[in-house]
Amino acid sequence: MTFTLYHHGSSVCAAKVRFAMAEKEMPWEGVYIDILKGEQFEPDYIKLNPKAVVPTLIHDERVILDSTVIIEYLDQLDPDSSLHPTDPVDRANARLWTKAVDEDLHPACGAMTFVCSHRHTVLKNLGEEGLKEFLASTPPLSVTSNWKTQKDAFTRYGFDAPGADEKVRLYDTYLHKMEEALLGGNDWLVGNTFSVADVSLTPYVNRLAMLSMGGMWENGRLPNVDAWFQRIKGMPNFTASFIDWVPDHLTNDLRENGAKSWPEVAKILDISI
Ligand SMILES: N[C@@H](CCC(=O)N[C@@H](CS)C(=O)NCC(=O)O)C(=O)O
Repeated sequence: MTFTLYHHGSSVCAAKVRFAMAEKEMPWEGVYIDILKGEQFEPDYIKLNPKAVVPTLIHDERVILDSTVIIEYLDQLDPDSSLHPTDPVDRANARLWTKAVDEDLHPACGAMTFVCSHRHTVLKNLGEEGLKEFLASTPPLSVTSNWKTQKDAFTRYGFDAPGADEKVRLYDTYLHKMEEALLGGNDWLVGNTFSVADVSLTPYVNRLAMLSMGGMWENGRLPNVDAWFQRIKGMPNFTASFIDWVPDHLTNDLRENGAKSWPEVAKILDISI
């Protein structure tokens, strides 16, 4: 089997697939698409992925889109290493997590990442004119059906964009849901076994960590999420899947811009710092 993954270092969805493939021991070759420079808008890439998003998986010339669907596809190819629980109730609960990620957490993460950091990075990378072209290039159906206008607003106005604070609160709601699921000594989110639910949540908690926002769960705020993330970081495939692919300049941007944005996020969430 030959797999080619179109991906980007800091893309949460791409990192999710990298983690799943590493856990399933499926080797892949990468094509790097710099989504902060607008490489996702190249006509040849849009032919593969009409929403102009990463990741895209090519498997023996077949094109498979969407990170959650890609992981389901890979699990069907190799059920022995399946990340989906076999027990029907656990499977349903794991699917509820992946659905919540796709419907709520991912758009909240896009908002928070642009508001807190990427807005500064894209301006630095592209300049004023390049930024206008970058924002205009997003197709009408993209990350979400309103991503074009939202990305524009989050990039131009940051925390002053309509709905930015709601997205911060929504992100936090999901950390609280994780805390609930982990109560009572559960090491993992579903059925106390590592599953696609843990794979799917990892990039979103890691994104906050990279944005210097560990205060959303540290210092006793959400102790079970804290312990879960420590467990995840201790897994052999964590660093290769989540850290090594992010170029140093982007890691620094996320850390430094995120640290500057943290007081605003803490204020929205009523966290004393
Ligand atoms: N539902 C898609 C969403 C993919 C997505 O939103 N990708 C982001 C990076 S995580 C992207 O490529 N964004 C490009 C842009 O904002 O123009 C999936 O799970 O694969």
